[in-house]
Amino acid sequence: MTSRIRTVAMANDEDDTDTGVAVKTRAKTKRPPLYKVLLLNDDYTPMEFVVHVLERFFGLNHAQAFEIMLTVHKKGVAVVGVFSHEIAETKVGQVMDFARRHQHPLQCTMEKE
Ligand code: TYC
Repeated sequence: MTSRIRTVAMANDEDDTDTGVAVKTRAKTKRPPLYKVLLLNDDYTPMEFVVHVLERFFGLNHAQAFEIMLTVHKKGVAVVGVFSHEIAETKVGQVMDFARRHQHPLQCTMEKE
């Protein structure tokens, strides 16, 4: 938005005497979109490794991490957190990198909420 002031013509403005009233308009503030970070199940990544990932990169305590790991194991996928685009991208990168370095096929993705 450029100007936050607009003038509203008054009833007697028809003769160009410029007696408009300045009226404030609000600048539209759009909240940035949020992204869900998803963890996917597979048949090979050890459960303890997934729990460790959730503790290390998502700040979950052991009980929370274990619970989410079990949800992924049973249902195939779970949301592990919701973040800005940049933070979500960083988390996905960290998880994928860590899994690859340990030669586990664990997959982590993000999608717009
Ligand atoms: N299904 C895996 C196993 O039985 C455990 C697992 C859980 C793997 C969650 C990935 O995101 C995952 N060892």
